[in-house]
Amino acid sequence: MEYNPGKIEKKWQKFWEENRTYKINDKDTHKPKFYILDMFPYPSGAGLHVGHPLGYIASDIFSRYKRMCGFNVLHPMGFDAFGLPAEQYAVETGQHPAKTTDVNIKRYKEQLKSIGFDYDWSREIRTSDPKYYKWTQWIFIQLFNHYYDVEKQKAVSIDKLIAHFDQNGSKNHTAFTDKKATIFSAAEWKSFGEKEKSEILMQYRIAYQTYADVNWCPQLGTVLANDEVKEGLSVRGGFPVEKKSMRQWFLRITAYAERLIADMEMLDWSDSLKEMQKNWIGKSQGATVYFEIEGFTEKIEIFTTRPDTIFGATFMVLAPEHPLVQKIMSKDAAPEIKKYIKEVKNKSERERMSEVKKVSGVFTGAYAKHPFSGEKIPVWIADYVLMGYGSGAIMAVPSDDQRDRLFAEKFNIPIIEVVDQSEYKSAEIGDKVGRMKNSDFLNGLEVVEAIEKIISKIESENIGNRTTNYRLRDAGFSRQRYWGEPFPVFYKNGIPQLLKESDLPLELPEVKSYKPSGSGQSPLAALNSWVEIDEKTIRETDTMPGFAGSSWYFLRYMDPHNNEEFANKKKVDYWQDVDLYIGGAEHAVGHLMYARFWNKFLYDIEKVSVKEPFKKLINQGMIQGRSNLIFKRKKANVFISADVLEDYLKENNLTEEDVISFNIDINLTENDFLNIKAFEKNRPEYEGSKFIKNSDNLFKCTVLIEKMSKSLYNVVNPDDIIEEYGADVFRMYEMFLGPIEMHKPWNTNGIDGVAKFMKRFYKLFYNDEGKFVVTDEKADEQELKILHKTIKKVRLDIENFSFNTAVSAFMVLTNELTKMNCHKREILENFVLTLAPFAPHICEELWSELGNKTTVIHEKIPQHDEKYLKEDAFEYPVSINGKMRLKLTFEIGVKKEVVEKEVMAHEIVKKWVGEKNPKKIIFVPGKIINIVV
Ligand code: ANZ
Repeated sequence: MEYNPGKIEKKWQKFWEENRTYKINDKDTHKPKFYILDMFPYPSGAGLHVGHPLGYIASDIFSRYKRMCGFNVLHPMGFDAFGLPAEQYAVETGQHPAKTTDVNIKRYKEQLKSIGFDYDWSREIRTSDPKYYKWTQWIFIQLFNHYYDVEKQKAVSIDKLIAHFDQNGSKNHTAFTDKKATIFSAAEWKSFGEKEKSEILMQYRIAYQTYADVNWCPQLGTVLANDEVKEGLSVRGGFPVEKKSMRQWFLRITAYAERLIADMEMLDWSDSLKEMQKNWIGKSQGATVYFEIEGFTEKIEIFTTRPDTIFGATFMVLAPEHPLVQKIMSKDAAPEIKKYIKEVKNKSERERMSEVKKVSGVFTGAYAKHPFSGEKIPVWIADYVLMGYGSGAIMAVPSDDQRDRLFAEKFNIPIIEVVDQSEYKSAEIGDKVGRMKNSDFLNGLEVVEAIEKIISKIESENIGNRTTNYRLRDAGFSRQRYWGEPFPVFYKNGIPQLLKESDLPLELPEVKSYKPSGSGQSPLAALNSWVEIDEKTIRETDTMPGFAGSSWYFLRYMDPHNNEEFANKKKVDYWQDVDLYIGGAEHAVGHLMYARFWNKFLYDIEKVSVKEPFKKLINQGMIQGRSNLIFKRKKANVFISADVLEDYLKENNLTEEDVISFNIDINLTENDFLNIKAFEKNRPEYEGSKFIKNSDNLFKCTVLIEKMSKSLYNVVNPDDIIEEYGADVFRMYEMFLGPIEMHKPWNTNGIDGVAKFMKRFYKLFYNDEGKFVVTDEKADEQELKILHKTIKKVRLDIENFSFNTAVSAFMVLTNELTKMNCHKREILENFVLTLAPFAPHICEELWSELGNKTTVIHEKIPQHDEKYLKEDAFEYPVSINGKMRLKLTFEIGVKKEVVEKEVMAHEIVKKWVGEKNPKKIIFVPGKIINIVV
């Protein structure tokens, strides 16, 4: 009987579903917990391709393995269901995003179920479900009601800060805030109106409002996300996009910068991933220095990481948006400055940073005073200085900083050259500062020492102080969109107020049109009946961004149906954190950073019990598409087989310039040969074209390994693979492709090998007539040895996430048992249980055929026994005078005399030693034999 996965797999999937085989039992909490999480998908309209399940298969194997090791395993799945594509689709077709999202989720679930994952579907969550986002809104309320206390290093209730203001005003508070925060006395605080108080508290709340620029596209009448803008134009339509200042919600993630860096030490994440997070946070240590401005009382505050270079500062640069610019610019400079500011306005920060070669700027007409030399130095504005970093102003040191040098050279600003260049390069330990005029007391020191020395001087002379800066910015939390969580916020007389927790969820209302309102506000703004609560009270019309729901979803799975809390604390204390998190590297900073931040906040307010949410993290590699391309003459409908292209070009006096190549649907080819008829049908515009074939009368396509994408026609659908080979083969094959973290091309050609192996495995149980041939005979030592060797290797491989090598081990075991003609229950039962995490359907079937009444997942995974693994013989290298000449095998524990006798009698030894008696025979058991003559 042939192995028929189609039948077996449907049967067991139905069985698992009906028997709720994978449902977590609340009574199992006496067992040790293990939480395995896949990054939940955004259910797009395209469904899954074969790249998506790679990580899911790996986590499924691990989850099944852990269950079979006796752990209580949480392995849930859900959907990141709010988002832009569904909204854009709604704008185009008028269909409610909830409807299309539902359809997409249904399809995703079918596909996921067909692969046989052990998800506990009773715990499924959707971020767009009001029962879920009720708690996203609830967390927002907590963020609003807390500030960050720098001394306690945690979030504290805003009421405590208000009490402090009542008593002391803003003096001596320990709250994290902006340098520019308002200063006031207790009496002033008490005299402030509601609006003023609200504004001041916004300077402290972890969720707060302020003005910030958005990408505003007047033609589209909408605000665009960063990835909807390219080079200053809207991706859709190509219309100009400008910056527009709007009042928006932010989350004060910057308060957590230091903890987000420090706690990474606890994490079992790759170094490269940690590095990416560190770079994103971008901690810089240095100094703030204040420079006086001639003729003004204000000072220019700068941030520098290299205060030791201050003696080389020959000019200053302010960001064009710097508030001092308007004040200090001379009348003469004003027109040009205005023009420059306008030009800069629509450049993104990235553009401003990357245009190193094209330095530009304008002199303000004002001069600053060097704090040490007292010399006059000109103050410029330039777009390479960003307003949002440090203090938005720098001291420019052309001798040491490349951009400052380019700028000085372009505008003829003096450069104080370092005298002894050879001693100076960068700020690495061991580097020395350059010798410079006026800086005698630093000359010759190492940079690190010099920085310390100059900071002490700056502090003692009261011209500045030691400063740490972070590149990390507070997270923009407002979107002018429909398909997201509504804010639990309304405005009374313009003052933001939060809904009562008991009024949650605030549900997303139905709208007639998903089109933006045209004023830059979200489509919700057009819904007067919803927006206007009463004459003086209106609702917030922005919605939350995509990362809101995904920043805490891992917690909801712990208690997904709880309507009283986001999750019961006992359950949170039991499940604690994710032990293994698997997902794509594209979330390396965004999602992972926000989720860590939310978890830390919830930890501070004692709603979760651990500081970090994801203990171990693996980024699965990408499965790349294998594209087929064909060559066509540019000016004629002539297609040329790739293997005869060169000859064809020569014969027709053409060059490569005369042909183009393009991607064609991989379903139109087989083993890279084009099915011409199918192609003509698929692309009727090329019907009747000429096809230049090779000598076998075949048309060959070229192959390119690239991203798997619909637009490149190289997408492989898992449904088709499962239909043809079955889910178990699909699972094994995806793992067999290579190490989980590596990128690798999909290559259907290799899948046959795995399918053959599964057939051979099946034949250990059934003969060709379909008769079950398993016997109760006792296994011999050889059989036990290969079995236990495999068990040992596979378990170790799983623990090390080396799934590809585990699959090879199963193949070896199958081959060996086939050779030995072994059909013994004692061996095969253990084989089935060890293979079950990888190929659950066939193993479930065989387990039951073997007469068992349980399901494999509730069995113990076999453990190897060392006693079967002992080698009974050893192959010795035999050397003569230190040179290896042959190999001989002896039993373990063999006597020295026996070895000597046998070695000396060997033909090859005789040849090298002759008739002489050897001086010495060295025998090290289990290692070597050496004959000295
Ligand atoms: C003098 C100097 C000399 C600097 C030198 C660097 C090298 P990171 O490491 O990224 O923190 N800077 C400060 N604020 C800036 C702003 N708003 N826009 C653009 N550049 C800014 O970089 C800090 C350094 O970047 C600071 O140290 C400052 O230039 C510049 F040999 O000051 B430095």
